[in-house]
Amino acid sequence: MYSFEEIANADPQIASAISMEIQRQKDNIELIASENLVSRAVMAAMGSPLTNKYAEGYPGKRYYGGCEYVDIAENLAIQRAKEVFGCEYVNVQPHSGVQANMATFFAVLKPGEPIVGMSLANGGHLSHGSPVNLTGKYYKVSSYGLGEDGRIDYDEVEQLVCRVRPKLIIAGASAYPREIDFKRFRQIADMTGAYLMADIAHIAGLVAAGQHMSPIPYAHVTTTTTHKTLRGPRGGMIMSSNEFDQKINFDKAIFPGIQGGPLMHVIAAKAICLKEALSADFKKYQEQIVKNAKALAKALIEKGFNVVSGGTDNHLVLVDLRNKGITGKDAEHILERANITCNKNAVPNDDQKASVTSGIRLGTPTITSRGMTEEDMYIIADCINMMIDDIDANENKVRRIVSDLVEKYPINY
Ligand code: DSN
Repeated sequence: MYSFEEIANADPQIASAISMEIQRQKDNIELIASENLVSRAVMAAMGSPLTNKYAEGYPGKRYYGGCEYVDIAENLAIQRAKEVFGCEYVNVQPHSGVQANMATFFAVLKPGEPIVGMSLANGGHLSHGSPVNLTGKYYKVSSYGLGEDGRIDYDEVEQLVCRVRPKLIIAGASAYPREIDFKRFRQIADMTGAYLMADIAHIAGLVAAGQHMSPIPYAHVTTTTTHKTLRGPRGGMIMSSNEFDQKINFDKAIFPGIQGGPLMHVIAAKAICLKEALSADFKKYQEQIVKNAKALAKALIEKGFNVVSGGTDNHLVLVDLRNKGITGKDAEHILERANITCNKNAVPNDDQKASVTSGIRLGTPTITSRGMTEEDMYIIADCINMMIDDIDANENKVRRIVSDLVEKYPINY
């Protein structure tokens, strides 16, 4: 809608930063599991004049005049989210996944009430009760980890829930490579009358395309981001049944509970991404994300890497580097030198602090959006292996391989 030249004319310093970031995205093999590349239509909606509009409230019930057109955008986003995920109630206003979680906690819990979530060190998320997060300070948190096999030990979760009798159980993760059994979580919740919240921020695209069990039939409430596997704008959503929403009132929890004016340009972009998520191409794309992650895990295992849980069911691979004698922090820096971007990540029973860690998390959503397939995963695994094995001997060679690969799959900004 507006050209890059306009930014360059108005603010050359910002134009330069944007330009360099565009080049970085083009030149890098992006393996950060929570990132993706949005469509041009999603990008355009985010840069549209809808950003100028205040629309506190909800469609048809706003606190400002002139909302008739942004109401169309929000209603479309809501209708499409219902269709994509098969749910009855949706709130598309959360500015982020954390805001969606905060609003849910605010609606369901009183300060000090007990919750159970996966620990950050084992793949959970900050907003699931980490001691350094508001959720860890305002609620009484008990955390579950992983079993010896790197998978959620549902019996352990059951015992924990029966012992602490939480008001809310959180099923969801940021660095967990296996399918989450939402049905089992609901059975556990029902044993003590707890509410179940599923956070599908990472796997929303997979759920939308039937590549992961949907939590909608099981969870009382489901939160998500829209910008990870779902490939939409940065933002969040809350989903529930009408019956549970009538009891809890999620709309009120978002506004006026924890947010003011909704980001209408982002909500329009959410509507577009949800329309894209209804297409046959999107289903194929999500299938390919999983195929690529499985191929990447297999190739890394063949090269002697210790892949947590022995593989993956979703879009990410968690690598424990302790047998390679390198920390996650150093591996992240070494790979960056060859334009391979990933993030250091704690692995089960990690003895390193969070700013160092013993592992890396690798995700396939972005490289799959570029068009890469299984055979490219073997090339990437080879590059990772060469860099970690002997950077001095291999850096130039790997840089050339990466450069050829990104040229083969260009990003058309
Ligand atoms: N920062 C996100 C991630 O990388 O998983 C979670 O919010």
